[in-house]
Amino acid sequence: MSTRRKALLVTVSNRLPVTLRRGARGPERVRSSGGLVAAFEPMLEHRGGVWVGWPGLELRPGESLSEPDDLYQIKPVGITKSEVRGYYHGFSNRTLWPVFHTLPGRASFDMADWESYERVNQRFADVTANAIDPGDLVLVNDYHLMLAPAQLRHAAPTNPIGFFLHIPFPPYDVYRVLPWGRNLLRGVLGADLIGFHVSGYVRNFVDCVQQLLGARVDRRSGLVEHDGRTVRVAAFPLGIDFPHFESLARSAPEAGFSSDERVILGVDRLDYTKGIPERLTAFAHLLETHPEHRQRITFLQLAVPSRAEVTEYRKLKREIDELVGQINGRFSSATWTPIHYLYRSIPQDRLAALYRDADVALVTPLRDGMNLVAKEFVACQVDDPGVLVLSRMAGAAETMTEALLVNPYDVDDTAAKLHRALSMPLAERRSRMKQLRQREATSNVHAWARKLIARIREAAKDSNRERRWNTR
Ligand code: ADQ
Repeated sequence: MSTRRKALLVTVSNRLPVTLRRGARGPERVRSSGGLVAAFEPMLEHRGGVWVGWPGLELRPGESLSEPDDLYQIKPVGITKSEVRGYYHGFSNRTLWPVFHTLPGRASFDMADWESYERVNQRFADVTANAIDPGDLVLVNDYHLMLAPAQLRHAAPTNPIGFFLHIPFPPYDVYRVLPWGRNLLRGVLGADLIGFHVSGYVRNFVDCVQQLLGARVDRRSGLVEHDGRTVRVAAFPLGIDFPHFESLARSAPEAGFSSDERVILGVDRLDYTKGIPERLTAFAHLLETHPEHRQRITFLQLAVPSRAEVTEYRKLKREIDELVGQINGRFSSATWTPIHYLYRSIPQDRLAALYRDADVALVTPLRDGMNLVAKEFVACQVDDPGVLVLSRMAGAAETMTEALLVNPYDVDDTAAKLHRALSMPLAERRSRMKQLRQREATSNVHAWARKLIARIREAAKDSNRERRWNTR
């Protein structure tokens, strides 16, 4: 008698939760952190499963990423150096990233990059198809892999397949500049369920499939009919591992700020969507319009190096270096430097201490799918509560309504809100922070993953019932 194994959870993302690094002592596995790992690793470890992704380097013959005591399988997808240029730096980061963040002027459109993207997506689909049995649930993540759901659907007609987009989905008028926009929509529509961070992105997506594919849509129920199948579309706002950040903040040593210093904190990947130059300018405007803050406040900006292979990012780094120099040159005194700027990644316990001890978190992206920094700050506010100043253009602003919300392009508004944050009475700070913390503690990443997976399974059941009906 054959025994069928339990259905597996299969996560597919551009990067694996481990990266391969070749040091002096040979190949080494380096663990990555981040939202996706926090969401899926506990589940994969508990019930078994598979993670499909790129290890960051080409594996040589005989090299493996797996180790004997792994609790789930790791399936690496090989990508050549030229595909890293075309699929990853090119189409994903120079075409899709700016267009989806509603900054199409920064995008480039290159047929060779598109072909590379198609080819690499097919490889992700093939590796996934080889790793699954009927009944296994697959979740494909993010803009790097928008074609993979339909490519996988050919090989896996009945498997539950979900797709989750971690960045914004732009309005139709912006999306339609993409020469391959229809292909990408058909690609994600291979899934049973498509998830976005917030309802605005769902609306934009539904508009695009209606306008560009002529698909029948039901906006109220979040349904799209395409190619004889019904696909569910919904918002699943991503949360963080709240208990993890909270406990780091409770045990981390002091950040080391002096007792008479008030600190405004910015934490980002160095990316033009994060609005760092605009934020620095707003801070300078605050010092200009409210000189009483001079000598008393420090703006600490941390920026993790990111995508330094892309020219746009190198230009941005220079721009920020110069702006920090100009503002410090203008306002510093012999005993005070207004901006402290660190261009590196720091360990999470140190980050938790900075979040906990800062007076204000200044999170002002020009556009952001969700923004986890805002949520991590809130989770770490375990002592005297600080204030979150948050861009309306971040997905997080849809739910974190007790923050001081700003338009990041409006330097006067941001400076005024910063002043308000620095002057806010304790009772108001407590009440705002309490509500922000309660929401993030409940809507955490574990709740998000459970809900998303349950909905993918339900959607697949409905689609399979419908398919059987149609083929009678
Ligand atoms: P990102 O654009 O990377 O994510 P974000 O959600 O803010 O943006 O996450 C950044 C992460 O990097 C945070 O977990 C933060 O702690 C960490 N980090 C930043 N600076 C750091 C530093 N100097 N040292 C150490 N760690 C640092 C994309 C989308 C977002 C979406 C997420 C998840 O662009 O909109 O919220 O995916 O879906």
